[in-house]
Amino acid sequence: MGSEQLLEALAIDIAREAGELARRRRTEGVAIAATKSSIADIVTDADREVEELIRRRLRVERPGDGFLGEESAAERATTGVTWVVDPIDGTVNYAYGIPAYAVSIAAVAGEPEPARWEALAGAVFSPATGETFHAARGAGAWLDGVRLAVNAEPSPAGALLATGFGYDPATHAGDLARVARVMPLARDLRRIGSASLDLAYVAAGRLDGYFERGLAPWDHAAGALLVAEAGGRFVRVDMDDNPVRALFVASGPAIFDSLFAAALGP
Ligand code: LIP
Repeated sequence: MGSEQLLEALAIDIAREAGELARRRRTEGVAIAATKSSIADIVTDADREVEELIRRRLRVERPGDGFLGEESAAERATTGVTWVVDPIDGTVNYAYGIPAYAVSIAAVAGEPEPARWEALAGAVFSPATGETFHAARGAGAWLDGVRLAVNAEPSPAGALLATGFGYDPATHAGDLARVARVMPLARDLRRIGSASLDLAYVAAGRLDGYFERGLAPWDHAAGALLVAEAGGRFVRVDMDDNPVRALFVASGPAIFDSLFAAALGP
């Protein structure tokens, strides 16, 4: 087993353990711990507890590796490998009891910045369905042992696409204008509420494509590798009007250029 596949096996094991904790806490009742960038951007006690479990496991199994997580302070690597972690991706779904949330764990090499890192391995675990999407660089993307491939061609009815909206209401008009530009390509649109699941579903051919602005590194680190290893394209573009809200587009090769052009706009 190569080093990337060892990282993949560890990501899978930790994501499943962390996901089981998240699922248990969900059944026990969810407490909102605080709000972050806006009143809509919530963090639950479980987000923090699950991230602490992941961090604890990594400290023991991979001392010296760096950490970049949604809910706690970053730590620089001395080994060249950094773990990029979203303990509960889809926190609003989780809080409302919508069973569409995931634990997303990726290992990257180099500077822990999306534009500069090299993704080595990743796992996206969906506690509600028990599904584990996973990939290692150069070794393909898998769902519980079944190899994944993006959709080669969308149906003649159009592409089944997904998107998302940020927590800042001031960005919604622009996001809705983007949806209006993209809809002529679509048979329908999904708003699943978890970028890591959106990307895993593109890799699995459950969606033809996905686009969104303003994702954080931990929202897409593992999902982007899944899409690439399943034969798809994933692009992150800095946007002039708001540098912190980059545009992310992912799909199979057949629709990528038209989806990207429509999402980017004039
Ligand atoms: C969520 C993303 C989703 C996006 C939400 C939020 P969180 O991440 O997965 O795609 O639309 O605004 O950013 O906050 O649940 O980790």
